[in-house]
Amino acid sequence: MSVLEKISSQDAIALEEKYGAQNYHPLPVVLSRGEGVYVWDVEGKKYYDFLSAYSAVNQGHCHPHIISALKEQSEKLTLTSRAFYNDMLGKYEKYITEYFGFDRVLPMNTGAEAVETAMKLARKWGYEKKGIHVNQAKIIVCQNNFHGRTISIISASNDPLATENFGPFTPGIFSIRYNDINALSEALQDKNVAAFMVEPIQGEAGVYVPEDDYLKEAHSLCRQKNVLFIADEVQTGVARTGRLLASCGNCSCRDKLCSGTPDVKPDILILGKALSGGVFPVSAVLANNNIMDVIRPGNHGSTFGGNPLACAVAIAALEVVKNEDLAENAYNLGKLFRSEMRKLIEKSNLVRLVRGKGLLNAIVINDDEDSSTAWDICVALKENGLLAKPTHGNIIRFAPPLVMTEDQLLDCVSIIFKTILTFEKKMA
Ligand code: IF1
Repeated sequence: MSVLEKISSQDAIALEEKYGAQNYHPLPVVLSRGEGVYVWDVEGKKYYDFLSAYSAVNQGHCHPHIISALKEQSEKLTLTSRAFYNDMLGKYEKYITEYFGFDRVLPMNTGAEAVETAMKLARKWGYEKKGIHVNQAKIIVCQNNFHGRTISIISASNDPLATENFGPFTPGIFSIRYNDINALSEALQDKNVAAFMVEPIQGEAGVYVPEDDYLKEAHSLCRQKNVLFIADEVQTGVARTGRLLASCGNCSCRDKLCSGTPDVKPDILILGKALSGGVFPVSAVLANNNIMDVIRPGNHGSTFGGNPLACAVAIAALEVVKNEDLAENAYNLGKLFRSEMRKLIEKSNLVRLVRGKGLLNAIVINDDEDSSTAWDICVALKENGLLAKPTHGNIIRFAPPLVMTEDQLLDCVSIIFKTILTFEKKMA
């Protein structure tokens, strides 16, 4: 069979089961096309994508502006390595640093690579600028975090699925309760702490939104203790939560491209996923000169980091966010979605609560964490033309592309209503 031949869902699944590492448990749907908020399976059935590849496809599937940048650059120059300069990297570095308001960017590829980069940067800053004794630097993270899957990152994870039998782990990383300022204050008494790394909203944990002042107070505590505040915005960044950056906190500005009021501006910003609109692996670590200047030639890098193709795609992806006002749309549609979900909660005993910001939301299903109810609801949603997936046990994450219109959102709301109320009747 030629690899380009059409394949049935059943055969595609069978191939993955036979030849692939079984590191995922996907919903039983085989996708072959995406456009905007829609995806199609191999049999031609159309779905709303309510996961957006975990917030990588904020700009919608195969956005024409991004695809055309990809095509144009792919026929010119895709990769030079950093052994030489190229004509795209400097332009991209200027564009993204001005876009988010930082002096410098270190370009990488995946989110985990950018998180590892931020941890290395923070440690080196700790030794060379804060005066921490070598190999004594500590990084504070939060329980139930998700920052990626590398050994150092999972060294800070308390998820047994992510850590079991992957030891020994990297020392110097400690976790505290999320959304607990006293816990952070206590941890920062230790003079060896170089950085506090936090997700502005804990996505994988189940879309946990901290108290309104948490990020601002955490940032101020870090300032007082000369500790770097690292915002992991791989999932929450690039307009997903109704602002360009979620770490913008709750400032009153509705500046569409507000990249954070001074009091909550991260010392190190980590971006990924939607930085490329889901078209290509692009991630970035942004910081000002006083931090980034500890990095000298030979300290860090990657073969593909900052490649011309990634630069062209990322510029186009960020242009879409600005030109199509995606943060504003996420803000408005998010409010509408949560108000509609609250009406569903009124009608259904199956949905306990809805939480989120912008178009990063989740509903909590009124059943045990280890029940299959959330999964079964997602299978039923799939049958009704909407794709979503539980995060942990009884929590279903809803994160459509930010290009969704109000009519499309309301259509999705009616699918969710219909599916859950029908599901509940069958359970009775
Ligand atoms: C999987 C989760 C989401 C992230 C944050 C760094 C990374 C991620 C806040 C690493 C990646 C992805 C990874 C993907 C599923 C998805 C995920 F369920 F795993 F936790 F979104 F919530 N920081 N999240 O969310 O970026 O290396 O993947 O590019 O591993 O299953 P990456």
